[in-house]
Amino acid sequence: MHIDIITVLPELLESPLSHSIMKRAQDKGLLTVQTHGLRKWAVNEYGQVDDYQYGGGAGMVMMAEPLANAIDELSKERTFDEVIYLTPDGETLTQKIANTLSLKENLLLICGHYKGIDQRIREHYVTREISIGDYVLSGGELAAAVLVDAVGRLLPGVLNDETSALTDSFQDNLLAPPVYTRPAEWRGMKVPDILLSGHTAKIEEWRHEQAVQRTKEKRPDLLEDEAL
Ligand code: 6GU
Repeated sequence: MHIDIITVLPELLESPLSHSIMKRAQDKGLLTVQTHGLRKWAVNEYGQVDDYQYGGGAGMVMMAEPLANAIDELSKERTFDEVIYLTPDGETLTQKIANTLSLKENLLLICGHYKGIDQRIREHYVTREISIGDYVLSGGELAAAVLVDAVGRLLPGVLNDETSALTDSFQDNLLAPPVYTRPAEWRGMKVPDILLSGHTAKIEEWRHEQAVQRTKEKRPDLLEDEAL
């Protein structure tokens, strides 16, 4: 998979995408991520990419022309399956959306800043609008990093244990069960016997029960959602 990201702050995306699983995905050639500083397509020598909003009101708006030129130029190199605008008024990112996006070949992400981007870009170029939750961030960059991580780790071969993405929380609308590591007794607290029993089928059954119980307690809403 290849992901292009248009942003006014490419530096903000460097570190989150350069470690751990995202690093492994890129080192293995399973994922390539390219950030593009929008100022390369600025309308003047001052690097201008935003302007005052029509109708008045505080806050700048990202201009259509630099964004359109950036998208057009990148579209010559790749055919994008989705052009995604990260915005708090988009649909809320779920595991289901991450699963769907992980099947695509080329994604273009647009990070908004200030009051957002000119509406005409949303109507003319953007195919999908995604938020990462009901709170406001200073810009779309951290949201883009979250999206790339959620999608990138699902690409075949990225995770060590092939089954491990399937047992994540949310993959079957259930939270993950409790996990333990050594020692078997720590400060008087014991690991449940079943996990030490070596009885694989019973352990799986216990984990499923725990996942259901945990979901009922913490996120009953998930049990009412349609399956992923
Ligand atoms: Cl995608 N962008 C911004 N600026 N804030 C957010 C968001 C995105 N998702 C949640 N809050």
